[in-house]
Amino acid sequence: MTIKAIIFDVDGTLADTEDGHRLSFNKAFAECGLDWSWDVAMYDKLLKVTGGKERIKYFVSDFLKGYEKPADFDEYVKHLHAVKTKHYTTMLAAGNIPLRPGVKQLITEAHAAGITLAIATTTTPQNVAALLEVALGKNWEGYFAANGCGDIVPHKKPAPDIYFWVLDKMGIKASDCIALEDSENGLRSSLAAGIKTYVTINHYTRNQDFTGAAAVFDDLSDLQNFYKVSGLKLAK
Ligand code: XBP
Ligand code: MG
Repeated sequence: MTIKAIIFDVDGTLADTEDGHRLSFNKAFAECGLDWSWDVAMYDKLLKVTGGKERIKYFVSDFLKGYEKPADFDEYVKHLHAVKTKHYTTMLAAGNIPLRPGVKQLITEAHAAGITLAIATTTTPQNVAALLEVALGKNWEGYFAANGCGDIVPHKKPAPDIYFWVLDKMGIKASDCIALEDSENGLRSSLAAGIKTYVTINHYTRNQDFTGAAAVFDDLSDLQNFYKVSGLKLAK
């Protein structure tokens, strides 16, 4: 297999972002006068559902007893999520969440070697831009042939929609790509799209089921080992 493209998940893979998301959700709840506050243990449960808006609805339906939903609940959740995204992008713009070990080197070396790069994430385009402008500079988009984010597909991970969207945009067959993910939901999504997938775990996902992954790593700090295991050839 000659690897023609690498598709990157964002949250938990490019950067360890989920506690930044969690704190931003809590800031939004406080700003909107809600006494909701998600600690790590609760957030670990809520991460079962991808997508911030979907996660808020899951919290309300499955963990909040006796909550009286406002009439326009969907609009209210969209507002809460917009406030959260404002807090989260402010946190990212301050440079508070760096890329994980080896990620920037992999992106720059693979791009320089002519490997096509893409993003397939459940989070919003604003969040991707805020993270990568800091990490890769204002021309970060130049590294990626496709940037598949959030609501552009009807079904979020673990559905394969976002990976199918990225494959179509790149015009590259799934069998010529590899994906990098951090979570069971993400792995199920990329595998369902027929993409060989490598996992780098984090403190939220380390005990999840990675059956089907080509390999599981703590992180990409030993990039040469990743190149060896994945068979990624970067010779120009
Ligand atoms: C992870 C997610 C996202 C984030 C929160 O995305 O499921 O929902 O947790 O971000 P991925 P939003 O691992 O696919 O990058 O609030 O913007 O959804
Ligand atoms: Mg992820």
